[in-house]
Amino acid sequence: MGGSDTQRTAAQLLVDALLVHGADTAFCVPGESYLAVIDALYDARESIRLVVARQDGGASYMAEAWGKVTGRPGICFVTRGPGATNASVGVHTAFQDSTPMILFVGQVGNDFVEREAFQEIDFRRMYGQMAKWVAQIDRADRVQEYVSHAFHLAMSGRPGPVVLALPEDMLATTARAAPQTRRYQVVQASPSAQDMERLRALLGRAKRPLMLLGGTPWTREACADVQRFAQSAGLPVACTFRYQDLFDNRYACYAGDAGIGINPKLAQRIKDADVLLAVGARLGEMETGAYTLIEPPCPKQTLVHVHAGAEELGRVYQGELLINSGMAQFAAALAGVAVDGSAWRAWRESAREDYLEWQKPQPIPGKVQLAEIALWMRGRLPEDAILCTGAGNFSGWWQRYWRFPGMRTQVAPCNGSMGYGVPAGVAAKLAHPERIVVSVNGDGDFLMNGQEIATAMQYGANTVFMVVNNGMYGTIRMHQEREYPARVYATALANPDFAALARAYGLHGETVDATAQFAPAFERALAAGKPALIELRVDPQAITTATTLDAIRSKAQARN
Ligand SMILES: Cc1ncc(C[n+]2csc(CCOP(=O)(O)OP(=O)(O)O)c2C)c(N)n1
Ligand SMILES: [Mg+2]
Repeated sequence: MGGSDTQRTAAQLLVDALLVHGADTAFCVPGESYLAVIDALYDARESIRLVVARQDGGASYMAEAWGKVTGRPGICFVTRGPGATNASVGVHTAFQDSTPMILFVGQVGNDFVEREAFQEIDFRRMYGQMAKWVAQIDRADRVQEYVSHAFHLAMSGRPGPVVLALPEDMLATTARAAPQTRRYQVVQASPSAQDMERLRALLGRAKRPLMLLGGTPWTREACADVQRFAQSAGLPVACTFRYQDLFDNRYACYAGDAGIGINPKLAQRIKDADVLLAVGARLGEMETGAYTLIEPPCPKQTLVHVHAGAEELGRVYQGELLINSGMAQFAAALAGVAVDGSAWRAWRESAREDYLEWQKPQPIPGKVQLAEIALWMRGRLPEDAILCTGAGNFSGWWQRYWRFPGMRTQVAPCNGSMGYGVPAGVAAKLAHPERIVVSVNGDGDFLMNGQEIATAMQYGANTVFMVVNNGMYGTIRMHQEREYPARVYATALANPDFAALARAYGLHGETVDATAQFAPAFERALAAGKPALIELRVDPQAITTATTLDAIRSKAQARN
């Protein structure tokens, strides 16, 4: 970075600002609209690794997954119109998943803007509802301010995505180098002593309390603080959909996950709880069994809702106690809350028993038993292994049978967005090359962003990709059989040979047709010294961990 009297281009100032805020990796698909930034990144190539993806949606998912796995904003660059529209899936995911992310979009120059110039879109309108803030930088001398604001906003309160548009002509203009600026701070509220006292009093009267963890921004220390509190109070804890790694699933307090395919006993327990302490969870459709486990507007349970975003509190539920606080701040304050859990000891023990019972492997039709495979992997992989999944019923086996040992071992889209697993698997491995990363995908899911296995090869991201192939968009087929039995349409898939496809990209590729083949195939994949892919050919009847397609169809037909 130059001194204060040095002239820098806006593009260089942008890269200077990224360095100030500690960015060390960015994901992109290049475009002529922001060539000046790519050139400035060339000068910074020793400090910022630029990962070039094969699809802008892949790049934005990678940045989102980077945000999830590191807790710092994932950085993504794409070009105008087509790049921006492709990249929107990662922005939507970051918004719903509360993941810090900054998307920079090359924009038509201000000399042509508002003429519907080539690939022109007004990004403020396009991303309006999808991002925490969408802005356009029109002056080189304010680049530093915009980028700083973007980092602060992405990380403050309820974290999320920020989009900054970069008009092409602006990027070439110059301004004085910004004076030395500070790295962004994470701004979060703290609970008041009065809040914590009211919480203590409510828990003091409880007979059937339950803690629900979810959302962001958690830190390792915050998770440890919550774990200590739950242990000492003997409080049962459930994690919401795809935030299963916030609490060590091996602890006696852990009662399971509240999301799609919830253990029916846990669902009942949430209904039966007298005090619900929801910490970080948004209490949206997925976390509440479509607003049935916790009923709006005034839940039967005494609801204590702790959230980092003040705007989330009282949004759907009129809780007893609403606390606007960052997770770390709230978790630290729990140390001062002394609660005697003897009144609910049996309640906690039965919650754990229900969970252990739920984790007993259920056989499914066919020669490939996914429960046994998930259990084998659980035993084989070290604690810090990262499990990435996309969206689809296949993920249910790992959701149900995995035991997440701690924070940032699960990277999955809470918004149920398909095509996530492969780019997430690449980003997680690039963030943590020393850890084992497994990416589990459906056959439909995989081919939405399977091209990013080329990126894994290019950057040496030795992830093990798995494809659970049932020859269909199984989740939708399941819903179809339930609503329109025996009228199968638009859900069948004719698939390639996935292992051969992977080999064509240079990966190690294998096919598994029976459970016993999996362990040796997985060992070979781990030892391959390069990215690997294992296709699991499963019986299409094995539609969920708990039922078959035929059973769903018969039930629907009996109803009609
Ligand atoms: C980007 C996107 N498109 C469409 C959907 C709707 N959808 C949800 S699950 C699913 C099918 C998933 O198929 P697959 O990956 O093969 O997994 P399976 O359910 O068969 O295990 C579809 C199409 C979605 N969630 N995300
Ligand atoms: Mg499928």
